[in-house]
Amino acid sequence: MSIDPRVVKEELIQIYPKKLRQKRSEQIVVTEHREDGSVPEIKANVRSSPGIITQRGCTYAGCKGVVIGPSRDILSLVHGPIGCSFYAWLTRRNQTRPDGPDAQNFINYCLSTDMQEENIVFGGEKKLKVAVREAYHLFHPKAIAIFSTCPVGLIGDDVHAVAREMKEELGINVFGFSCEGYRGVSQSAGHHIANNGLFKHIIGLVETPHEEKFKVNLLGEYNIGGDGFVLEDLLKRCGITQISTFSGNSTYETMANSHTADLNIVMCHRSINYVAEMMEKRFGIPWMKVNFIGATASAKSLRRIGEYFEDDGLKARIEEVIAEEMAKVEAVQAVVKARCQGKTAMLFVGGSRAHHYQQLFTEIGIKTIVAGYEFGHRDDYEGRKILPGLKVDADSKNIEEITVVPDPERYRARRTPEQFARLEAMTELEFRDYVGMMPEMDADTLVVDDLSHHETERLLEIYRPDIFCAGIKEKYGVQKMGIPCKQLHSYDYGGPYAGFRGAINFFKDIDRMVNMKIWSYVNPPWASPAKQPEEVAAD
Ligand code: CFM
Repeated sequence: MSIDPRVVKEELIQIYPKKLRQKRSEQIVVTEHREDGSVPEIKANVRSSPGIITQRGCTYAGCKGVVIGPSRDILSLVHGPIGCSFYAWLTRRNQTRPDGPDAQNFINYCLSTDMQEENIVFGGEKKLKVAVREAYHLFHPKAIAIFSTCPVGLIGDDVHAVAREMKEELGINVFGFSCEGYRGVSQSAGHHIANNGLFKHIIGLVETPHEEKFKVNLLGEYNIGGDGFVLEDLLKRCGITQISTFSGNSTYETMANSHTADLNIVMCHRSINYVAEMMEKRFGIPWMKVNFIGATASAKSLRRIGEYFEDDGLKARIEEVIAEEMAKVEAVQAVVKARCQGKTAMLFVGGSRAHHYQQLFTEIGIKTIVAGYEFGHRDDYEGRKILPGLKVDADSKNIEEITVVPDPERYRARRTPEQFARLEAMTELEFRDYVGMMPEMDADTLVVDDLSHHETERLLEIYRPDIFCAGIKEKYGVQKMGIPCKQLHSYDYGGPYAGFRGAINFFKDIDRMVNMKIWSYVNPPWASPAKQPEEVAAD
């Protein structure tokens, strides 16, 4: 069945009022690969329209939940109504593994100032100070992070002043985030605010040099469903030392010492490219984009690290590990591919996975027919090369831009200009770059930014994909239409899906989902004409 994506696009938006129709028509794009290497422009990172049911989350979610939350020994204290805390409590499956039974781990806790009307009227700073002291006396953490929710910005509580005062009084690191939910158009603004905080208040505070030769930080890996554990093991077996992860399975100390690494490898570009950029400017650590989702992508990423360090021993070890892992992957892949070949998927996730996971699906013969980010920016779709021409949007205007200069004592160029030139001349070893989602998708594929619920339903009716990937808010609506929905945020209860071991898990899980006969029995009440019970039984 061949469906013209341009016709589908018109179909999706025709129900909207004129102004919204215009806006959505710029946010829904049919891919093409032009001769000059460019792809069509997409409107992204703009406010969701009122009345649309969006998949997005808020700025506070991006700051507290996504970037800072996974670090286990920074005590997170939310200044706001209790609902904001409850909603963010253990809802993201970021796992952690403390060094021993006595090591600090605050991930299970949920600390809030529990703001009441009275605090909205008379101010909440006093209550916040009491809460910080109480948190300190209960847990004795090395650092406390204070997160602002919407009302904090509306009434003007100064969380930063409170943090400074408490830092002085308690003698530990206390810092605040102005990450009110409304501050940006999505969680993406929260990532940026969190990145700034990491840079201003943590990175570079500890000086514990490691003697090993190949030292990296893994950025944008949050250990969802144990992904980070798989990658830690993989890097270790190759002989690569991981100084810190931002921020899955990390600690305050490792992040504070992360400037001693010699390379930053970036998994999720959207959520943490700011830290990568700032660390390069201040400390001279280059960064490159990697992708450990998919076996081929994992192998390629490992080889790129090997090339960067220009060490034959390291490269040989990497090849050994790849060969060993690939054999295991290929055995499962062959079986699963035979059962999945030709099936179709739709992916609507965050700001990186809707791209990364296309590769995993390709490895088992499943084609991505429509994809989109919730909150990706134009560079996540079109590639970083469009950055110089990008206008500063309303979102970024609300976020502090930090001026970063080389550290007078600690800046150290990790490679000579000649080495960089040589490395950059090698294909695929590009520094400070991300190609984006669209250049890697087939031409004539539909890309939809900030997908709405109406568009979800229409797309499912039109294309009837074999699997739809999104989050918990979409899952059951989709499944009631007889199409399996894989949560690519939480992995449902599965995972890990990263690295070679993760690919095997993913293949098995997807095989089970797309080949399960149960979906053909779904008889939604709105189906017309509705199937009778005896017809369902006879199916
Ligand atoms: Fe990066 Fe993420 Fe994602 Fe993200 Fe997220 Fe997530 Fe995501 Mo959910 S940091 S952009 S804000 S890869 S929580 S681990 S799955 S939307 S695609």
